[in-house]
Amino acid sequence: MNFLIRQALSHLSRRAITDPKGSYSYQTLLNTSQEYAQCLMALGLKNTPEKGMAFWLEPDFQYVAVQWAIWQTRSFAVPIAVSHPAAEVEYILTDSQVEILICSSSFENIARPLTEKLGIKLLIVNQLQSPFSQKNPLPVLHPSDPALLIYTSGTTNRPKGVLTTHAHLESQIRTLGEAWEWKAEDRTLNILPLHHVHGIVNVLGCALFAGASCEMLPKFEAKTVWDNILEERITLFMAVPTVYTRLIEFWEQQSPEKQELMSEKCQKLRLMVSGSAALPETVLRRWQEISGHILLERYGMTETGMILSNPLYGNRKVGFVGKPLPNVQVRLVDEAGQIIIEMEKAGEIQVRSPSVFREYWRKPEETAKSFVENWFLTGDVAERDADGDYRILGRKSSDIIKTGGYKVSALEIESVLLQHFAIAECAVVGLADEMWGERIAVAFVPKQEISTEDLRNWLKTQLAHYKIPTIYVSVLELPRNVMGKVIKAKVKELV
Ligand code: MCA
Ligand code: AMP
Repeated sequence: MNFLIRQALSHLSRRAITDPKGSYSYQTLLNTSQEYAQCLMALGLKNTPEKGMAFWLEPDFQYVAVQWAIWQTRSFAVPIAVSHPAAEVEYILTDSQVEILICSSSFENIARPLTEKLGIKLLIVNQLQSPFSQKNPLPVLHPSDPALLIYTSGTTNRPKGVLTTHAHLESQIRTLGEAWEWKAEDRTLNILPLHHVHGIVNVLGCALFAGASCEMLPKFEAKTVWDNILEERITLFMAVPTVYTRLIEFWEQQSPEKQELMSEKCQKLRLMVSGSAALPETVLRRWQEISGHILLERYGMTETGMILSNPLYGNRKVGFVGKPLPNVQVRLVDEAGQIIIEMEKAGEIQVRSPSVFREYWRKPEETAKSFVENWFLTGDVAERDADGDYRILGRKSSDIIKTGGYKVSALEIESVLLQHFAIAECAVVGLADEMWGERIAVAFVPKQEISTEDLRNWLKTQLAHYKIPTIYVSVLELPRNVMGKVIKAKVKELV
């Protein structure tokens, strides 16, 4: 049995999920997911743990019920972002080799022709009813069975599927449960996209494992988050730095009386966490003035779950991401492959823990390249101070951009842009930005005249919205070195 489902049995009458349509107990979640699983089994699926099912649903109760249903058929779940255009969905469906896509009726228009083209079975969630009244026993699940396939961008031009097992997920969730003391009385709010680890594991997974409740919002809106805080509906909150910047902006637009009330209520939360991207000191300080909270900053990756965290109690050092979480081993390694023992010397973060993923799906070479023995190479560079606290200094590759908490590959955007008839050459870079952490910019050499608007509109049909550059500069040629390689630092100056 999946660990979340096993845990839910001890919280049956507690509230698990609230969404815009209502509230649902753990019992309802179990019943619904089992009914969906029966229906999926009735389709005559072969129970092989090495097959996935994709699901494309709004972030609500149905999302969780379908995720649990997929697990109960002993398949792994492949979440698709609500914001993805058809081209991104097609890539994921093809690469993951799923045979089934479950979607809500709002995505049927796009999903129907796509699944017909790819020969994939399409199921609409509100039609998931088993044709048989008799219930069949559901397959037995093993901790080493794959659980989730999450697509994330990296140093290759298309996103890679990161495959984690139930045992990895349980380890990731137990680690955070212990470090941040998740309890059944906790109430949290999910405003993050549910195709990435931050929302799926840190918010939803941790809440459900603890028997706590999770309110799910259709999308992030500063006002709704503040309303939840004002109504004392939540005890802890997790988000990316851009979300805190937006919450600060909203607070600043209110009357002094309202601001005072908002601040007073915010102070009542027991924990507020920031992660997925570097938290600027200005945001941390302003949030502290507004809310009384020193945000707990932590660091992690899709491949590993959370790695480093500031403490729940005690000193949270500004600019640092704290120490290794329980059961996580971390080392810093220099360019020559030597393990760094000195303090304040920069090296790559390498990680070993029971939470580390199994493989990049169908990419054995990529998987092998990302490990040295059983240490995972994060590609992030950090240093350690005398107390053993880590400070993230940057990334080894300048082609990885973090924008609004999303990891985006410059190479992926470049390869898509080069498919456009008006683009001869291009170079994509991330520029430091107060709101987004980094903003995506492109310098391009046109083959023929094209307006930024036309280019942007075309890109929107190819890529998720958070991968679309917001700055476009047309140039006669790209800056290159003697080897002909584009000099990205010069491109940054150009744009
Ligand atoms: C949106 N806009 C942008 C960007 N995104 N502009 C520049 N750069 C961007 N990245 C623009 C839109 O074009 C639009 O402009 C306007 O902003 C509002 O867009 P919208 O999509 O509505 O924005 P939003 O919904 O407010 O999104 C902000 C957000 C979102 C909530 C911060 O980016 C988000 O959910 N980020 C979290 C991603 C996440 O969960 N990452 C975790 C990955 P216009 O109106 O002019 O069209 S997992 C991970 O990293 C590891 C494991 C970890 O450590 O957690
Ligand atoms: P993802 O592939 O989306 O899981 O993103 C993981 C990457 O996010 C890491 O490799 C880091 O570069 C970055 N990251 C996550 N948390 C932090 C943090 N607190 N500070 C700086 N970078 C972070």
